[in-house]
Amino acid sequence: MNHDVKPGKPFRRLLLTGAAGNLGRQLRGALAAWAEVVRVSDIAPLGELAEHEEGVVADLADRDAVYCMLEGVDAVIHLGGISVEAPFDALLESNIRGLYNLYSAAQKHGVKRVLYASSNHAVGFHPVTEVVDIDAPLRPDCLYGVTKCFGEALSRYYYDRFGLETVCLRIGSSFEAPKNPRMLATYLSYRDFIELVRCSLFTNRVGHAIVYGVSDNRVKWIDNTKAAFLGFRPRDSSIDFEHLFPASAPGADYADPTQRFQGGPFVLAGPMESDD
Ligand code: NAI
Ligand code: 15L
Repeated sequence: MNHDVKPGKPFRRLLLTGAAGNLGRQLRGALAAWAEVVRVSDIAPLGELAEHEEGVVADLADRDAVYCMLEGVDAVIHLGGISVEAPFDALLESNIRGLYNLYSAAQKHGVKRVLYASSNHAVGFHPVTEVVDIDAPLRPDCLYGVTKCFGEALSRYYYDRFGLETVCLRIGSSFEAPKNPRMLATYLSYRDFIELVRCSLFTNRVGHAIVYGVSDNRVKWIDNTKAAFLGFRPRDSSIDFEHLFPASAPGADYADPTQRFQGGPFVLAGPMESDD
């Protein structure tokens, strides 16, 4: 690894958590242009490291490891954690304790900004017939969604108390392609995801902001007007994938809760038997 300082990049060191995951793998290439060093971290193996990357394999629930991980970091892109419904104890460690460890360490090390991967599941119990903006009441649709509400509240607290900035990215469904009719409304292309991260990193002052991450889809449940200052303009659309689901429209059967609510199948996902 060669970590010599190369002049001209906007950041000295960025930290990317969840770097071995679906979105982390998409982002790693783009970050090379934005930071001299990218510290990539995950609990899972990180794969081959690029020239500009330094790897840290650690559990977010390990307070000492997370403290060390934040040293010398300008800004964090926090994608790490459990990304679906799971037993409460697992969510507690990765998404609650892990997030506290991250913010606590970030504040102590003087980190300026965190991009926090929140989720549409923080507000998934709004019906599909409603359009939500960033002021819509939190209506988590599962325990995983509750942990994302915790993250939004914790980051708000760290901004109000310590001035540590956060952009909460309420990501829709960011995959190669929509996997079901609902995702025609929630789809966020990888290209638009990277652009959302770019806007959130490079906008001058963000304070504590919330922005939805969806592409320019034909079916829309979200209104991003209040986050316009971030300058995020999606270029892609799920229109290109509508032919994959010809017979079904998202939310067609409102008697079915998984179609009535924006969270889709997540609304019936938890709690699990192991939580009893
Ligand atoms: P993913 O599940 O592929 O990646 C998450 C990564 O976090 C994994 O590599 C996993 O090993 C790591 N991780 C889990 N627990 C950990 C722990 N205790 N310590 C350290 N690392 C841990 O998920 P994906 O799709 O990449 O999503 C990234 C983030 O964006 C997640 O926080 C997810 O909740 C959020 N998000 C993703 C959406 C999507 O459509 N891809 C939609 C909404 C939110
Ligand atoms: C999420 O929050 C999950 O991380 C992702 O795996 C998708 O299921 C997405 O939401 C979705 O709502 O489709």
